[in-house]
Formats: sequence, structure tokens, C-alpha cells
Amino acid sequence: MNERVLLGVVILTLVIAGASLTQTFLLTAAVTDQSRHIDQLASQFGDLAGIVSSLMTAQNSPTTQSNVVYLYVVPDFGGSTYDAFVLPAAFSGNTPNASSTTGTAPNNNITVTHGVPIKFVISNIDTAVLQNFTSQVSVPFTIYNDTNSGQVALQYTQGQTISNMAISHTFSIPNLQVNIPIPPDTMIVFTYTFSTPGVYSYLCTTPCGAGMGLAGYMLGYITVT
Ligand SMILES: [Cu+2]
Repeated sequence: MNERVLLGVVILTLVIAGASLTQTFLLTAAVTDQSRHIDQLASQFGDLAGIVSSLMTAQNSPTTQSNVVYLYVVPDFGGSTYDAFVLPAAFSGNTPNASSTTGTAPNNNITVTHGVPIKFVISNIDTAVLQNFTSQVSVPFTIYNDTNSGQVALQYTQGQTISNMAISHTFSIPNLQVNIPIPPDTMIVFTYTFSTPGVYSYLCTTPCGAGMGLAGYMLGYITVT
């Protein structure tokens, strides 16, 4: 073997070894990245599970909370891709029964008294923008946004026109013309006085509607006594 051929063989060997090392390095980096991603997801789901289980066991009765209804919008409740309105368990009434086609649905039925102002506080932990919302405000409400510079409250008054608001869901009581938009990662507060006893359904009409509007998920019932 002459020197030139030997040099060629050495260079080729080095190139192959280098490529193989690079590949090993890239593979290791990808695996590390993926484990980090899985860890991150696991911790997020852990947080969500913690939030949901604390909500399900929290003691919030209408008497101790002075007619305040706390609801949470939980994305992908139970991992079935069904989002849900979740109410602290002790607040919810039993009529009619919440039922669903999948998993264990939270009992999100609400019982309130007629003729008394009821304050609704809805916290949305869904970060997804799912649709634009255009409507005229029938029931005044406030949206609380958490920003880097603190909490910002946006007031919406009766008759005001909302056009193309980026939202995750709505809180709607179709029979009472209540239709409140819920942007991602916000808290919505409004007060409503039910004038007539009865059972009213509430749901997310935009975008969930009939498809995801299952009882116990994004559909529930308000019993007005
Ligand atoms: Cu929805």
C-alpha cells in the first residue's frame, strides 16, 4: 500500500467514525429532549389532576359562599378530549343526574334560589383559542386577565357589541338569553338574578355546542328553587 492510498484509508475511516459519533450524539440529544418533554407534560398533567381533585372535594356550599357559584373550565377532562365545567362538589345539587357516555363525569349541577342575585365566578384554565365570538352583551360581565403587569379587569356593559373576541368557550343559558364569552386563561365574573323557579340547562355553545355539550362536561343544569 503506498502512502497516498494509506492516507485515503485513514481519512475515510475518520469520516465514518465522525459521522457515526455525530449520529450517536444527535440520537442522545433527541432522546434527552423527548424525556424532558415527557417530564414537562407529566408535571402539567399532575398539576391539572391536583387542581381537579381539589375542586372535586372542596367544600363550597351556597350558604357559606353567599350565593356565589364557582365554576372551572377544565380542558380535556379525564383525558377524553372532552372539556368540562367543573363545580366544587359540595355545591352541586342532585337533579337532574349528570350522565355521560365516557368516563366519570363531574356532577356540575347547580342549585340556586330565585329572586336573589347570584354571582358566577368562572375560571378558565383552558389556554386554547377555539373560535371568534361576536354578539351583543345581554348580561354585563367582567373579564379578569392575568398579565405581566398584574391583573386587568375588562368590563362589558349591557348592549355593548363584541366582535371577533378570541375565546375558548362560552357560558350560556339559552332559555334566559345568557351568553357569556370565556377567553383563554381568564376569570369571568357576572351576576344574574333568576326570576322564575325551574330547571335550566347551561352549556358552552361556542364552539362545543351539541358535539361536546354532554351533561357533566360542557353541559349542566341549574335548578332554581
Ligand atoms: Cu366549549
